Amino acid sequence: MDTEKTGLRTGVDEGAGEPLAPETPGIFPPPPPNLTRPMRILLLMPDARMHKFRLGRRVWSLREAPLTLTTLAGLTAGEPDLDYQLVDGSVEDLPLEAVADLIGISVITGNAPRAYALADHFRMRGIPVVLGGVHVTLLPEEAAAHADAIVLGMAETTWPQVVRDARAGRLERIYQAPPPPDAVLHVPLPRRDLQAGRYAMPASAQATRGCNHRCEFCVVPAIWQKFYTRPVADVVRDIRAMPGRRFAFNDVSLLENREYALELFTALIPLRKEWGGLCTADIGKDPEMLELLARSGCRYLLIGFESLSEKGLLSIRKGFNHVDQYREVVGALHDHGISVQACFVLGLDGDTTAVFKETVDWVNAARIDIPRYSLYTAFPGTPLFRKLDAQGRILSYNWDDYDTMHVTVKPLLMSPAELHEGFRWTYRETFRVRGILRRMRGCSVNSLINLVGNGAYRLFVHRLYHDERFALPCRPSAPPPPPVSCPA
Ligand code: B12
Ligand code: SF4
Repeated sequence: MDTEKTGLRTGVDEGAGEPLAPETPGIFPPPPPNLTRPMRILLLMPDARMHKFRLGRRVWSLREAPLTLTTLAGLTAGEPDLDYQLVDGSVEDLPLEAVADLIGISVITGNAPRAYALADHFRMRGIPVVLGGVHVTLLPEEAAAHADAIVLGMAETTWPQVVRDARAGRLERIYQAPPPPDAVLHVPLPRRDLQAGRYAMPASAQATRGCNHRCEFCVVPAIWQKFYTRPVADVVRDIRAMPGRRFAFNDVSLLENREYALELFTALIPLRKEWGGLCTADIGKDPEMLELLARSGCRYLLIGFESLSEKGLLSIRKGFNHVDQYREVVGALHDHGISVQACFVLGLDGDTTAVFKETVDWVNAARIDIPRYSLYTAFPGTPLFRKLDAQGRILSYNWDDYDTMHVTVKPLLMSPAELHEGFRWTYRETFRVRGILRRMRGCSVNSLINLVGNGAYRLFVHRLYHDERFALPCRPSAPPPPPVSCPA
């Protein structure tokens, strides 16, 4: 670690004040008043493991760079004397011996146990820890038991306040800003200069947050009430500042507001960059938008087809998808030079063991460029989780299993073991070399993107069969006891 650059160093630090008992919530000695150095903030993301690829000492994430930590650091651009270090455990080693004045950890469900262990570790060492992110917003009481402060929802206005309060030694227990009233998001430039590590797609951007749809299995409607957009000029400024020609939008559903999307994609044309993103299958019905997407540099789109059964779609409140139109959507995107990453959820209530072969056959016949499968998952803190829990269908309360690759919901028409085996089989069959070549044959769109994407999933298949984490459908566990400390 370059301590000169980061201001963080390992070992005991005289400037951090007396170590504090972790159970002393909220009151910390401020950094010494005679502090001649900047306040040191360490922002962490625990290792998401499944997308991590290691070759010797080198580690890659086979996904896009998250914007979470760089955005948080960007939010305090107006604050003096802050020295940030950002560490994404998916691409770097976590600095367990680091010394800082404040640590912020971002938590999603699949990495919550590791995030809590990290938080406990640093609090034991007397460093105040703030937790935030999707999982903290969904289960605040659980997270509060491992933190000095928690931040719920978006942190655009609260994070600068957290930093000021921590500097003054007066952290509150909970920070929660009301959602922006007008659905317009003002986010300063992310501090990409602090982003380290290797990502398959190092440049990512965000134009919107949230979604207008309410698919039952999705966490997005549970955490963001509306669809928020950033002013197009801000997004363009942000993308213009990125090095390189390629980037990914990590918005969950880019095309929710047609007028906004038209304005955004028109503004992208002069930048002459290539990009990928996520949207719904509705794109197939909009020839004007398709045309514009292609002109704006769109080269791949990830679409949640989810199921090849209309009944299955209705069961997850995704009736706006129409199976009989899927082939047309794929064809239209291919005609515009756009690769299709199609997502399917396996283990839905209507699925029998026939679903695996049916899906693989369809994916091959439709020439899906990069297929992707997830298991039906109800994320804790969502209405779906509460419903299935009441029905006794939650198999694992071990949040580590919530990576959509473990059987956490008891299937109705097959056993958990059949679903687990069928899921692995579906991945293996799809990403056999012969299957990949068959899907790519004669396909002129973006062969490089398709090759890299399919190669990454082939590695993942190997992991599904050889990593002991995936040997069982899930690790059955009892519901966690209620949290001891309630933040309310
Ligand atoms: C990039 C990304 C990833 C990255 C990194 C994720 C991470 N955060 O660690 C990778 C590729 C590793 C990943 C993996 C997965 N992901 Co993902 N991912 C995303 C994505 C597309 C973008 C995240 C991002 O950059 N957002 C932009 C930033 C600015 O927003 P933000 O992260 O929400 O942060 C804001 C607030 O939440 C808050 N905040 C967040 N963290 C913190 C921390 C502190 C200290 C504070 C104060 C505030 C704070 O402040 C920020 C500014 O307002 C999101 C969808 C989305 N657009 O958010 C899904 C999302 C986070 N992923 C999701 C899922 C389901 C997964 C996978 C299970 C999917 C899969 N099968 O691959 C795996 C999980 C693997 C695992 N074992 O945990 C879900 C999370 C659901 C949940 N309950 O946890 C999301 C919300 C997508 C969705 N539609 O459901 N993902
Ligand atoms: S369309 Fe996508 S982002 Fe929107 S609620 Fe459904 S699954 Fe979630």
